[in-house]
Amino acid sequence: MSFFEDLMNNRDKQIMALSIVFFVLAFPIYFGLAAANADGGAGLNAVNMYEVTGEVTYIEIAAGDEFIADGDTLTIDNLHTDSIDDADDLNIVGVILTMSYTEAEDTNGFTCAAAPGNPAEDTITGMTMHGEYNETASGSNNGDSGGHTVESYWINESIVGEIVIMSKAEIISMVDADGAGLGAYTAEITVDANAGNAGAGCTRSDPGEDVVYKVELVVFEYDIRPFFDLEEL
Ligand SMILES: [Ca+2]
Ligand SMILES: [Ca+2]
Repeated sequence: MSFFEDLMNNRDKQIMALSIVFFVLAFPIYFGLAAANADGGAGLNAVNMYEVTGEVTYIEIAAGDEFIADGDTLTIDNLHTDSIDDADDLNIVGVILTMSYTEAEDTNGFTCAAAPGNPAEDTITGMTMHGEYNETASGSNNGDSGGHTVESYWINESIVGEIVIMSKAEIISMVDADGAGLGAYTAEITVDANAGNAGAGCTRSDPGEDVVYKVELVVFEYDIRPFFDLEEL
């Protein structure tokens, strides 16, 4: 008697056969689903609705407080990711130069105590350089105090925090620096000072400005999750 003929009238064998069918079908389905879930519900190249989130952290690579004379440039160099532990494992996506400054002008004359006049704005220009990625931005002290930042990114940061319809591979190509953040960094700060005016008997001069600065690398640990609109479920 063949297995199949036997099966027709043998209850134990029927149960065994059903069990075999169950496991043969269930295991690949189970593991297939588990793998798909681990991959965000689809393969790397499948287009889906994804939410691009993640955690941003900053690594300070330089900081200081320098008086920069009018027309002079402070160069902050010898900055390199070699000084950071396991930099290769970090997704370094940008660099930020943060500057803050007040206003100091000198007054000279016998009427200054009574009528010191007003200061004139200085222009403080910051620049970051990393490989082919240069960025520059200026700010002014508005006659009193101020600050500004220079932000340079080599990823497409516009999709961070957004819900997009793309493949995972496309998103990764946009938010993963793929080593572009490794290497040397330089920052420059230039001060262009202007002296304000005062009344007769008082002159103002502006020798430069004191700038407090820091240079930070931006590390982005991205998280790409399938997006489900709960209202549509
Ligand atoms: Ca000034
Ligand atoms: Ca000044």
